[in-house]
Amino acid sequence: MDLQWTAAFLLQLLYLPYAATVSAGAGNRTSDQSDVVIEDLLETAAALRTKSAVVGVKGQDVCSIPCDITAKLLREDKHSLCGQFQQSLLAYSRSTRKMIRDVMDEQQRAIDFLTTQMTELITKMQTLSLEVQRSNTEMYSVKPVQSHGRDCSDIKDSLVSVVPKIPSGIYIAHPENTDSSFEVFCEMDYMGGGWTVIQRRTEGLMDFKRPWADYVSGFGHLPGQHWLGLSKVHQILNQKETRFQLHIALVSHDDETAYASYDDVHLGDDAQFYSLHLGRYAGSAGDAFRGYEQEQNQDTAPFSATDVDNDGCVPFCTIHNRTVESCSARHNHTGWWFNQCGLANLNGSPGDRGARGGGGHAAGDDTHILWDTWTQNGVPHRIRSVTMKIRRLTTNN
Ligand SMILES: [Ca+2]
Repeated sequence: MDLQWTAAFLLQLLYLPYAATVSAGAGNRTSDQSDVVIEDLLETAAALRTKSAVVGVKGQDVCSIPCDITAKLLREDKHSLCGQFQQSLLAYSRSTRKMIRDVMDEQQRAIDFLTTQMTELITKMQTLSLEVQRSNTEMYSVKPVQSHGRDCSDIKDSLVSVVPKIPSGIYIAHPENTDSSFEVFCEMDYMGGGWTVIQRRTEGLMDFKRPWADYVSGFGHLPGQHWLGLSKVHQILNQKETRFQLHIALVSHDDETAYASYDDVHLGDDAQFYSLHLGRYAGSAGDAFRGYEQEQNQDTAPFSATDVDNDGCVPFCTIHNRTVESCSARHNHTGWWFNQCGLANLNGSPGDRGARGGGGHAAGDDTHILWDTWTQNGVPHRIRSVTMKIRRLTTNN
């Protein structure tokens, strides 16, 4: 309604001068007649607007009144609508552009974030890769594979004239009169060098609960915790015209050190279950291999493991008022030259704590690496780590 009245008002303003002219031309028309004409004009304009909305602007044929005015009004109306429409389009376009820009900005930020993450990951991977490379290089740098010899003493003797300082590390041993060659760790800077390491361990770092076959062939990692293997040790010790010294180095939990040395050592063959044969003892740790009493003596004892029982407890022993059928089982399924168990077991594993039991060992009961002749105030030291190594003795010694 408001729109109609506004249109009528505008029409009146525009039409009155024209109506006056027409009225003057007609001569006898009254003001009432003029009102009727205006009303007619309004109706015609409304009809025209409706029609033009339906069929377009080609409505000149229905103009019974001044068509140029009607057309002008319609044009202005159209222009106004077009202007509004254009404004709306512009506003819409602007808001759409802004929305797209916002979305793109957000995606760019996400891409930037992911790129940063990826760069960080790549850097970390490169660092790790370098670390691995470095540790490999370090490992292989102590592995001059070209250096062969019958054992570490032989390798040392052959290198000493050509290498100013022979590094400790992994070498290839090829014992005399054998077809086999294998890697060994040689200590070249300990007490004159030339030591073949046959056992090295730190309590709790590696599981020594192994069956017979593992103790025969060896296990572990040569630069770290390992047991070289009874068959390899036998091959090295069994070479003709050689004598070997056995050296056992002990470190306690209090960082105290002690050693036990045997000036002659050899092993029986596999048919003798690699029985241990020891020469004269020297050292600061006591001769735990022989112990204090004959029944504890492990010298000449065959090797036992959890699945091969040569421990001298047949069918059982009584140790500290406890009945023991298997020393290996008692010592947490480790392998050793047990004789009614005895005072030494350098392969003892965590878990012995409960198994040792009995009286008389109160302070030593949590010791897993055993060398019970190394004592302080009558109580065995708690041993943290141990190394067993062998070296040639000069034959004319
Ligand atoms: Ca037994």
